[in-house]
Amino acid sequence: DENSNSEILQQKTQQHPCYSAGAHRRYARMHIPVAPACNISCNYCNRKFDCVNESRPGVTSEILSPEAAKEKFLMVKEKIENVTVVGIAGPGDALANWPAVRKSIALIKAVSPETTFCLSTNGLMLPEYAEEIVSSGVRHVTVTVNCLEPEIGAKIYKSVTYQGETYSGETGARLLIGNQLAGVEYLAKQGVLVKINIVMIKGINDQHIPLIVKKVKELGAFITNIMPLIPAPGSVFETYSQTSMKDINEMRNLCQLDIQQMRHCQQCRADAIGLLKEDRSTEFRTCQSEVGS
Ligand code: CLF
Ligand code: SF4
Repeated sequence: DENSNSEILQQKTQQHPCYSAGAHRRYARMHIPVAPACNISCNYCNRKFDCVNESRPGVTSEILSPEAAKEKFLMVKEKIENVTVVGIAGPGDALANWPAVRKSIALIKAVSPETTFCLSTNGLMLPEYAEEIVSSGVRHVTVTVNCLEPEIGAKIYKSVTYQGETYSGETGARLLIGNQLAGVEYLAKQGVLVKINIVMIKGINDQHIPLIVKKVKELGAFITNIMPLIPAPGSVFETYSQTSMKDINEMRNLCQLDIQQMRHCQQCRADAIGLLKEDRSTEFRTCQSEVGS
């Protein structure tokens, strides 16, 4: 019934290392790198690297098929018992690879029904897939929302490819922002715990972040994660400076008045495994392949 469902969700969230500050020293997550493609082009991204929306630039991952991801999960689970969460965080966008992501979730769920699944997305495909996300049992979704205004978005997103058409500038940004906000609202209404990642870019969206936070709170978001820009080599923003943790923490302190803040994010890899502060992915890597462009 509804009460016990919400109790289970609460318990799962308390054991989710990203959603609960108290959980990250005790519970581990495993990212399965099953999502190589992306449908937008962020100026802070170099596609050779993992999705910067959720991960630190400068590291590559292998790509796994859903079957291989399940096999790897079983191997990991045998060695690391406290893995409570399987997350999909790239190296591209989880929803630009939805058929493979959906299949991976189903395969792992079949062997481990107690596992919590977690997705990270730029949100472009949420209008198409939010319903399926919910019906597949996912209750933890991260959407990266860097701005509410197309004018700001035009400085952050080079292009947005949606339903076979590629849009640039404010047109692309407007489409992306609209889909993100509609998706966040829908998911939150369905009881999904939505985390909003915000990449803080000095001189571009930093002054605008409190407005983003207020807006996503109004739409039902659960927590926000304000992250520093880490300029990726080869990206449009490669010459920008990294946002200082002093600036990040000041912004978090301000936004804390509106919604709880994640403060322990490690901007981890798309194939990260283990506690947030102790990545064990190298122990489980089968080959070292570079992600295609
Ligand atoms: Fe992975 Fe992201 Fe789920 Fe966590 S990571 S998909 S919510 S299970 Fe966590 Fe890593 Fe920060 Fe992401 S520390 S980059 S917030
Ligand atoms: Fe890169 Fe992620 Fe942006 Fe796609 S959504 S362009 S993978 S940072």
